[in-house]
Amino acid sequence: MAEDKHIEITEKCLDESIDAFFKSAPPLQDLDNITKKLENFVAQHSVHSESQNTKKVVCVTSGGTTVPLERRCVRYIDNFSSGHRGASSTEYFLKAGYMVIFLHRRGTAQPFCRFLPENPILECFEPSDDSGIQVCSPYAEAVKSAIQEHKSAVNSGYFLQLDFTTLFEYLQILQVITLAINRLGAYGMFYLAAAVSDFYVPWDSMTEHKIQSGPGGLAMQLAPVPKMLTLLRKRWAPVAFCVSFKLETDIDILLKKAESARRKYGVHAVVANELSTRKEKVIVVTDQSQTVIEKKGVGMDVEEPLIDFLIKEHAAYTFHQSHFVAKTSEL
Ligand code: 9Z3
Repeated sequence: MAEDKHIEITEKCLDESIDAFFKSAPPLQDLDNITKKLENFVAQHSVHSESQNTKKVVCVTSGGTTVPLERRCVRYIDNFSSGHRGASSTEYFLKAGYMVIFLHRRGTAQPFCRFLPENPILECFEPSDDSGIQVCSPYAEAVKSAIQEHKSAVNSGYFLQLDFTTLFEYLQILQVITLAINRLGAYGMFYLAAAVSDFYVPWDSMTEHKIQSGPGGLAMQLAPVPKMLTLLRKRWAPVAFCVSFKLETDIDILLKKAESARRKYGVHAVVANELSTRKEKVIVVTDQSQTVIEKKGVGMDVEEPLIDFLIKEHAAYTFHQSHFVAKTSEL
C-alpha cells in the first residue's frame, strides 16, 4: 500500500516535470510538416502491409542532443556521439524489411554513407569533359552505391529521415513519432540509440543573450532532464516494442545500471555498451537473459548480429501479443 502511494507520488512529480518541460520548450518550427510526413509514412504502412505480411516500423534515434546555454544560442553543451550506431542499424533494419523512421542529429553519420571517403566532399568530384561533373575514379564505386542505396530506400517509401539538434527538438519530435507509432500496436518498435543529455538549462530560466565573460568564472545550475522513457512506455506507445541503450565508461557498473534501467522504465531490452569497446561488443539485457553480441570479424559491424537478435525478440513479442490478444478477446 505504502509502495503504491510512493509510485503514485513519483509519477505525479514526473508528470509535472514533463509538463513543465514541454510547456516551456521553444515550439518546434516545422511541427506541421513533421506531422504530415509521419502521417504519410504511417499510411504507407497499410499500403505495404496489404500486399505482403504486416510490416514492422522502427524509430531509430541517433547522435547526441545539444543543450543550449543561451536562447540566442552562441554556446551549448554537446556529447561525443557520432551517430554510427544509428546509421548502420538503420541499414540493417531496412535490409530486414522494416520501415524506418531515422531521427538523427543534424550533421552526424547517415545510412549508406559510412563507406564514403572522409575527404571533404569537393575532393570526391571533378569537372568532366562535357562541362558537367564526375566522381573522381577512386571514389566512383563508393559514391555510386551510396547514392543508389539511399535513393532506393527513399523511393521505396520505407525510409523517413527527421532531424534535430537540441534536446528540446529531440524530445518534441520523439513525442510526435511515438503517437504515430502507437497506432501500429506491437508492430511498432523504438531503438533509442541517441545519446540524450541528462541535464539541461530550462528555457524559462535561460538567459536571452550571449553570456558575458567576466573575472569571476561562471557557475550554472543544470536541471535534470525528465525521464520521458517512462512516459513513452506507459502512455505514449505502451504496446510498441522498446529498446533503450545504456552507456558507461566503467565496465564494472554497466550491467547493473542496464538491468536497473530495464526494470525502472519497463523497456523490452536494454543494449549495454562501454564507450571504448562499443563498436566491437554490446550486451543485450532482457527479462530472460543477458546476451553478449560481438562483431563477426574485421571490417564487420556489431550492428549486424545486434539487429538480427533484436528482430527475433520483436518477432517473438508480436507473436505473443497477437496470441494473447486473440485469447483474451475469446473470453
Ligand atoms: C548509446 O549507448 C549508443 O550505443 C552510442 C553510440 C551513443 C554509444 P555512436 O553514436 O555511439 O555510434 O558514436 N546510446 C545511448 C546513450 C545514452 O545516452 N543512454 C542513456 C544512459 O546511458 C539512457 S537514454 O543513461
